[in-house]
Amino acid sequence: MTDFFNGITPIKYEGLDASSDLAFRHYNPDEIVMGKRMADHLRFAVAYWHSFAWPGGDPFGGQTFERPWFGDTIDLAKLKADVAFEMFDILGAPFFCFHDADVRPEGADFAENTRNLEEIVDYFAQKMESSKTRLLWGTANLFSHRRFMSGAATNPDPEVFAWSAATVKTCMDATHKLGGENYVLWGGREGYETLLNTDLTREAEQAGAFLSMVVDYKHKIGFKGAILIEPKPQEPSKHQYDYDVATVYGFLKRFGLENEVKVNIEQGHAILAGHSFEHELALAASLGIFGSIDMNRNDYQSGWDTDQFPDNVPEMARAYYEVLKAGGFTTGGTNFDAKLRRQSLDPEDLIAAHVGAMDVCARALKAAAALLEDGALEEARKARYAGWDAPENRAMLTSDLATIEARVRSQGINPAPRSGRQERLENLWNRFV
Ligand code: XUL
Ligand code: CO
Repeated sequence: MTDFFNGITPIKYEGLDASSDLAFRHYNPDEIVMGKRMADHLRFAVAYWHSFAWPGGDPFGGQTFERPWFGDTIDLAKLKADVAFEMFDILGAPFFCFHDADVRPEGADFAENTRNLEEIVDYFAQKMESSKTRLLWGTANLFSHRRFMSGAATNPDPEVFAWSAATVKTCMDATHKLGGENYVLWGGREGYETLLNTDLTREAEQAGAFLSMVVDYKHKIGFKGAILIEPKPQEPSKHQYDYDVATVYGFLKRFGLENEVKVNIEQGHAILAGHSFEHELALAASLGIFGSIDMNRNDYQSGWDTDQFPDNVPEMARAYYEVLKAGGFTTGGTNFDAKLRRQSLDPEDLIAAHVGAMDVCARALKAAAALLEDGALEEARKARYAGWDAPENRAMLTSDLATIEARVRSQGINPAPRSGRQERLENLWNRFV
């Protein structure tokens, strides 16, 4: 045991009367919601990078957090892992997620990076023997080091492509060894700053070839989890190639990978792309590529990716409504890709942030489930399209313009506009959240 969390004991569900802020008021893991344990619906994951590797810097100032494990040695990386697994236990977190660079010290070359990663993966494996926490997903950090400044797979320099491919292989091996349920690719530098120095055609071909190799390697090693792309429209690149769900789907179709790769949708990224989170979720489900979510918000005023813990229950209920409608998570889950504010220095802040986030997710899930079980919203939606159930109307979808014109004339079709009833549906929604 380390002494970092000052003897904070495991967080329990105490209901609405709980007196401490280190207790769950809504998240009751064993409570059954729509026939399934709440914990199995939500599948919470702690993000290793923000909680344990982020120093608290912003564009105007550096580190604010003092953590005894900060530094680039294997021993400190193991101390970090000790504290991380203690936090997973305190929270009862079913999952965690990591990038290679969060967990291992940076080596002088590729071989040293790989050795460091393997040593930490073995250490994780040992810790997981006595922990209930599993790996939701692993990923490679192909964006922080200066070698990636012009991209990873889409870099003009083939040596960076090679380094990136080799690194992803080691990270897929690590994820597979730890029983990870997914492997994520967020293309932090896969985009461009200016078209003046960028060949779009080449970069797309490189990205397609790279992803095809990832899929081939998954099958080669027998990794049963899902490969997930995480869309984001900009930041750090001015224009990111994986802009949003629709863009990613077009890319997957182009390279014949739409049945192999799904998406990890982040709330904040959806908003940056000019969408709502629920739009991105509904579209992914409709295209058959819904995988997992990163449940962290941005600040609506600042317009950049502030990665804050979620706090907006009505918005989150819309998201979980789409997740439930899509049939819930299979390999995916709810990852908190969220960091503390840089003034939140105390170990208790780290615990309270996750407790609050888990609680608001549980509250949103319960509201969404109640609305879905009530059925009135789905009935109203169905009724709006009911005309399409008539065979003569459905037949139009495989007909032609001239035949339809003849039908309009012979039947004297003259459509009468009907209310979309938006306010009534909003009132219905608001009775549940
Ligand atoms: C960046 C982001 C990443 C991915 C994993 O905005 O969301 O942390 O989730 O690389
Ligand atoms: Co994310």
